[in-house]
Amino acid sequence: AQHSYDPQRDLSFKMFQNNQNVVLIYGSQTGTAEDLAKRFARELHLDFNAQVLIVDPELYDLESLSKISPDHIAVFLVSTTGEGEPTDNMAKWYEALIGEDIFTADFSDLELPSFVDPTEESDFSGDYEFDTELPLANLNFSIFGLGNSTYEHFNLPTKQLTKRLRSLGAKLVGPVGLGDDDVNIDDDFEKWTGAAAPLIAKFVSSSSTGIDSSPNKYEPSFIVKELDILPIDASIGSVRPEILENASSINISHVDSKHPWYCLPLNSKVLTHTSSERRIIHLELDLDNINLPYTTGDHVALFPTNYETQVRLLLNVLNLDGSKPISLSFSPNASDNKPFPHSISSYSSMLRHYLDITLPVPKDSIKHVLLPYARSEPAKAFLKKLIDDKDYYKNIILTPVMSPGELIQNIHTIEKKEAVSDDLKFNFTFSALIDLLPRISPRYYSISSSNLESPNKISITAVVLNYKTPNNINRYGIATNYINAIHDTLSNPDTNSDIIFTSDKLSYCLKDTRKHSSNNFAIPIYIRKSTFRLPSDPSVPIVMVGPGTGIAPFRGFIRERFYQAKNSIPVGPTVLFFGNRNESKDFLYKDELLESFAALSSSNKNSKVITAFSRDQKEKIYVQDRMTEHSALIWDLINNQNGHFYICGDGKTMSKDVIATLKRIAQNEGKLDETRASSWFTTLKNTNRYAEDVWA
Ligand code: FAD
Ligand code: 2AM
Repeated sequence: AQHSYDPQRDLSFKMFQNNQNVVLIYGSQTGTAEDLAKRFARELHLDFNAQVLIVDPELYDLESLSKISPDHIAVFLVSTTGEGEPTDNMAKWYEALIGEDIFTADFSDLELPSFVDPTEESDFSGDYEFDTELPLANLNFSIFGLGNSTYEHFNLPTKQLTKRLRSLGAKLVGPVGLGDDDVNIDDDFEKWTGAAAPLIAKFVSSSSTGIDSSPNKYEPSFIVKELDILPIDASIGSVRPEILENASSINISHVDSKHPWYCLPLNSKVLTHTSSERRIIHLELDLDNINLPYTTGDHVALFPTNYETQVRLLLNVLNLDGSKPISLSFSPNASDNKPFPHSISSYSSMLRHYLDITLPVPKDSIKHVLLPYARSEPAKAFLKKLIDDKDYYKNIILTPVMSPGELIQNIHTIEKKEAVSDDLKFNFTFSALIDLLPRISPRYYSISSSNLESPNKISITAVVLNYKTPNNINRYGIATNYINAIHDTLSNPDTNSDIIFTSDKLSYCLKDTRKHSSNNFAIPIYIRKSTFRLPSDPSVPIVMVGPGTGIAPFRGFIRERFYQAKNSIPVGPTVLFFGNRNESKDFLYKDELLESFAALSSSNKNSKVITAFSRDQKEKIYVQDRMTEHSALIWDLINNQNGHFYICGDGKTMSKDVIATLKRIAQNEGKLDETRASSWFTTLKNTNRYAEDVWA
């Protein structure tokens, strides 16, 4: 290591100081792994009496792993992002351990026994060559990965980390958990903790730190204080005063998932017809005052605001005055070690902007945080049944996608029905609520503008999510309904929306009244680099397949090529396959696409937009059907002219069907057998001429 020793960055020192025997290290991008870490720490502490340190690897030195006591244990909770990449907060450790060549490691020998009990004389490091760079012979570790099997590199960081740590001499305790978000990551996590927690506990129980045999009791991590007036700096975290004071001189490298930029919405429009079943919104955001660089094809992450119905419900069931100014501080035995990143001013602002108040409460949180507050028998029985009876939990919580506020309301209703006396009534606190709920997570959107054409503004193309549960309850996607409310408010500032914009966020944008005096709200975002890129040479042919909101990045690609063509730069053949339900209602960006393609095709007859409207006729017609009709063109552009092929949108079925069609085109047009068509496709990928931007 090149840097000097800093005890604050030494996790073994921290463990020693705090008398802890387990360290939980999380690689988290949008907060899920961070939340699992918080929950697992609680379980290890309350059910197994372990003393747990939670660690964000960005704040610690990797080298300190080698100094963890041999009778202690490190638990990794590792999310996958992008195309099988580690999260930003894990990136430094990962690069040092694995190197840059992350996709080439071979996992054929990662045949792990499903249960490893290190207290029984087993040495699983024997098969691997020992690497003395970072001696980890003393390290014991457990690992759970968060991934999605829709993606090609499923849980790659977890597999690579496991392999690498073992090659450095570390010993694996318990099964390697490969959580799959495509199915149900909470179920996978529960299975894994069920197996891993007792092994971890057994392992550290012999440690010199010792384990207190008296059972631990749940205590909230935060102390909430009500104040009479709002303090000037109500923050407990990294408020960024420099943003307020001097926007133009901000070091832009500071804008990341932990430090979002508050940008102003410029304008928006609905892309679908009013009679369409789906509402798709185009929203433009201003980067003018920060000069935040982005590249066409990047993603923007947006932190949404919760809708008021759920905010009010929680205030109601907790009997709180939302406008009351509050301050937060850590309690001495906090299991959560992370402050909320911006200034907190009131109960309402916390519920609107910082906590996820809609995700169903997982079973372990019911057990560890809600149950301790149940004093009446009916409440205890209800919560215990949710914890113990899988089907009951599914029917009551999961199927109706019950929010935390509704769950607490349910407890109250049960107690009312059973005439529970006031002194025994369920009396939940706001500090416990902070522990119960995850932080609100940012949502990603494929940027639908071109940085060449509009370097100072980005656009989003989002479909508003509304659905009915099987028992007929309406549910709303948080971020897309936030976007919807932004649109409604921009079009009519007097709109009565279920989302309140006046908030802490307001203070950031009030300083920037240059052009936006009518808009009094700002949207926290950051930009995440992607690998979804146009060819560096604009004359290279491209074929894009993007049904529905899959059009988003291609709108950026097309605007870029249109802009280049207008500026007399030679642009190669540009083909877009776009699909949606009905031509008259759902032809997104119709006018501008037709305009762009009129220009592009005047210099290149192969440039065209080819549409597939699935519901305009009896039989479904999808983009892949149109691809088949245009097989010769696709083969010519991609194979003969070395073009690039892109897919964006639904990763569950569409992208797989499109890939299968592309391979069939290779078989038919290139006269390749199935095996050779597959290796043709692999070559396309390996030469960076195939890229996908898909989401589950
Ligand atoms: P949430 O509040 O997060 O709700 C979504 C959740 O609701 C789902 O996870 C599911 O658990 C649940 N749910 C949904 N439907 C049902 C149902 N029928 N029954 C039961 N439960 C259900 N979206 C776009 O619109 N445009 C884009 O360009 C875009 N780009 C993306 C790029 C990337 C890299 C990724 C990862 C995602 C992208 N998305 C895009 C998706 C986007 O990030 C959000 O997931 C989406 O907009 C929904 O967010 P939300 O907050 O409105 O919904
Ligand atoms: P459908 O909803 O009528 O079935 C955007 O959602 C468009 O993608 C819609 O026209 C939708 O059609 C279509 N679509 C659904 N499943 C698809 C698949 N597997 N492949 C391609 N397009 C699909």
